Amino acid sequence: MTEIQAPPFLEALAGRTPARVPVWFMRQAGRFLPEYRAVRARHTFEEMLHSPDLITEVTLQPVERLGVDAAILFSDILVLPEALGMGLSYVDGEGPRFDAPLEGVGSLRPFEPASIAFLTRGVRQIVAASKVPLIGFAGTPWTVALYMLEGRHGRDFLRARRFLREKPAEFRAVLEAVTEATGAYLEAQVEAGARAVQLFDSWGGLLGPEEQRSLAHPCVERLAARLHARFPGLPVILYSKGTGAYLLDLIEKTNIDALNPDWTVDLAACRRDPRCPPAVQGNLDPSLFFADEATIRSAVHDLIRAVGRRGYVLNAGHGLNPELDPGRVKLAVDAAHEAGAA
Ligand code: 1CP
Repeated sequence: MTEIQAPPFLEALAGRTPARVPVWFMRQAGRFLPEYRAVRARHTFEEMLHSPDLITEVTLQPVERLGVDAAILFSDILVLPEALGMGLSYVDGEGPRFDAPLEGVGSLRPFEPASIAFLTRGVRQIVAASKVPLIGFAGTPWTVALYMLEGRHGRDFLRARRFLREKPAEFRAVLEAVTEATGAYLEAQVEAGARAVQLFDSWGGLLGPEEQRSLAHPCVERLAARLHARFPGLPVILYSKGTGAYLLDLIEKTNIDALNPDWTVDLAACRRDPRCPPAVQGNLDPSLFFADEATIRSAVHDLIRAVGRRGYVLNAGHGLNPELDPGRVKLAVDAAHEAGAA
């Protein structure tokens, strides 16, 4: 059999130039798709998160409709704290909520892969059915620990940040435990067939540069090192929000393979910086998809022209909005593919 080229998504993450610009979107498996809302009308979000068949169905929906080059596992960053013993529910119109905020590391149970058997089964089913590579994911330990200590979604996470100031040693112990568990959680996803992993540092911007460097980022480094040691060649993508001003200082000499900054970062300038990892992903403003078709198409083409096709995966700078018209998102996918083929 002749060797065929790796899928464009994996080619780009390896720092090479694929035959076309690969594209996927954060929150592509979500409420902007009518077929997602149809499933959601019959099931609670919690039911969907825990059913291998629904995980499979919803993960594959955007691949079918949009023609994206990668699937992202339908799950949530808070499935891990749940596996560590924290009762979790999702309140409509409000977001995630734990039964009680975490008081200390002592109340967490150790991570057991068996506790996420529904998820790894979902991963295996997706991989068996999918035409495109599957991305596994987790929150960064900092972002996940904030939710655990806050007890719910938050705007400023003041309860969690007070915890850091009032009980710094205990905070570090929580971060350690979450880092260890996240490593095992991602390993389970990759063992089941995920071909890349993304770490979501959605709340990295709540820390200043010094503490990012000394407290939060070392956890990301350790995770990437652990995954690379166990799975050589596995691409590790870091999504980072709100850290633009010091992002590249932070990741200088890191072992991250690809960086997806939020949309306030000039991705072309980021890529020219010698500290940038071999691949970049991003970073359209998610509100762009509310614009007219010509504007969307030219924004996609301009970004690809500015960043270049080598080691580049088109995405947004944050998740897709539930109110978006899927047709506009498909247009962006097609625009990226046209540009790549030119
Ligand atoms: O009502 C519904 O149907 C639930 C909405 C929803 C969805 C579709 C939530 C609740 N989570 C998800 C899925 C999800 N979450 C995915 C699936 C795959 C995909 O991207 O298509 C992923 C990768 C996540 C990751 C996630 N969950 C993050 C990191 C990315 C980000 O948005 O910054 C965060 C912070 C969460 C927590 C969370 N889960 C759900 C909500 C509404 C939130 C955010 C709450 C808050 O604002 O603090």
